[in-house]
Amino acid sequence: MDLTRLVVVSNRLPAALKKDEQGDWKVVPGAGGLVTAMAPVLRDRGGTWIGWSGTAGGAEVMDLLASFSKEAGYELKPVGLTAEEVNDFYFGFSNEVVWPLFHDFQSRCNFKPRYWHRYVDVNRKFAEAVAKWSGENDYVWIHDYHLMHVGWWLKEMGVTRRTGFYLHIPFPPVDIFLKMPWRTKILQALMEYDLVGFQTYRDRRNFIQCLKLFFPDVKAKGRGPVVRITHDGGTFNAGYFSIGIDYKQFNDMARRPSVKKLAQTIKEADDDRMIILGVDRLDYTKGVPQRLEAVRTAIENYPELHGKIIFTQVLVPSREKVPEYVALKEEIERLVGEINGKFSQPGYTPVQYMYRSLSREELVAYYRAADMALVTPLRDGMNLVAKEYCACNINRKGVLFLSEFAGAAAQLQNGALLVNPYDVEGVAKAIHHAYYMDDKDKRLRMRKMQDIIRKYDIFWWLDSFLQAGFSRGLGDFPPQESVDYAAFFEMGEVEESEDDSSRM
Ligand code: GDG
Repeated sequence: MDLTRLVVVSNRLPAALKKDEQGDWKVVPGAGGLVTAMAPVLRDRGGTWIGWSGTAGGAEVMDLLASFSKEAGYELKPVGLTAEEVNDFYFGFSNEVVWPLFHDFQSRCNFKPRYWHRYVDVNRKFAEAVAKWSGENDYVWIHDYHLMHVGWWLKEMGVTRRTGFYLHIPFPPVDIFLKMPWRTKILQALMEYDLVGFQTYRDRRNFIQCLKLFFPDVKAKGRGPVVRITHDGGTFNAGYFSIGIDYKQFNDMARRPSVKKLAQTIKEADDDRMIILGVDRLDYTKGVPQRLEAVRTAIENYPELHGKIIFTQVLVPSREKVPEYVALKEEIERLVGEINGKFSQPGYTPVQYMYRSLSREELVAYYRAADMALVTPLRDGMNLVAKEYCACNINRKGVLFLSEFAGAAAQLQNGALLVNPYDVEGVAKAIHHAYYMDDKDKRLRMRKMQDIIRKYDIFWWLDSFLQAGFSRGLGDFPPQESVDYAAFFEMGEVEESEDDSSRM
């Protein structure tokens, strides 16, 4: 089959519709890594991006997107959602059920049946949009946990397409996934895709273990990052493709004179102190309160660090109307106040806190200026902040503390200082250790991480997924770094039945 066009489907379109001061709609293009990587492929192959426009739809929206599409070189097709749909499908099932459960926070789940029914209905809406805006020879690539059922609906509607699905967040272990009331339906839906992609080996392993529990006839075969799964007379592929960043873009930006100057200004204010940086969306998975506790413990347990380290936390507003997130923000602000109240001295405030989104240049300047980065999520699919920090570390004297529970840990384990984010004394000890680490050791570690991040960048990720999806083969796509997972988790042998020797 000659696959000519690519159709990308994600919850949100890569451009937001916003009202300007006069109350007129305007289109603001997205600037994230995914859009940067996808845009040239969509332009060259010809393609379409389908997603929620942030509105209920309408002719005005269609016109605006049509003129934007002309400029972008590919088409944007909106799916309109009503306020009820946004509430139950997006805030409800996606963010109160799948997000917490897949990040191992089962006690935070709100398993309302209404949420589930609306999720399935809205996924049908997306599938109808795919049927309408794509042709038989197109490759349809569906993204993330909001849209796990789209492939299933396409089959139900008799729409034949070659499909791939990529999960940006973790896939939970069996014991946790079991709690999902609609567990078999979700697994069945995922098995309707021709290729299901995960961030890491561990996520793919969890997925396969869940399949085997509910469908005993499932068999997984293959030796590489992609394995072939057979079930009920049919086959599909499951693989892991760790998402990367546009390394060159970050590295080039960090070298800009304007960024260098800004980084110097940030550093000058605390010239004789080490700056430790944290950058996160406001979310309970990111472990910000635990991180603040670790900073407090570091100053308490190692008094020589008092006055010598500054912790800067950038917190990007997110889901601000949800009470749980409001409470989290309050907790973080209370901790910042407590630590500063206890340890501040004239000319020294140990924690700097920013609750806003920085411009890309500012963010890169902070990355460049920071002597250390504390990236300590309690669970994370990958974590791009860790990779961006390394890409911007021009002098290679930076230290990355990375949570064992971030997907990025498997790739960066040889350069980062891996920490358990729940172990605040352990993180404090690591900070103390890094404070005295010599430059040679720092350079060696940073170089290892930069080499991996440069090689396995966002373009590699895109190529790998599409080649695996287009070819339906198991091995004919760019190779991945091989990482020994068993050693990483100190588990001895990894228990699994698919035969896989190249693990990440
Ligand atoms: C999901 C998964 C997976 C942050 N602060 C500012 C800012 N950012 C940008 C960073 C980075 C992005 O936001 C955050 O990406 P993460 O990967 O860290 O986290 P999630 O948003 O949770 O993403 C995650 C990812 O999908 C991709 O598959 O890695 O595991 O949860 O790019 O640069 N950008 C700007 N100002 C800020 O203040 N401009």
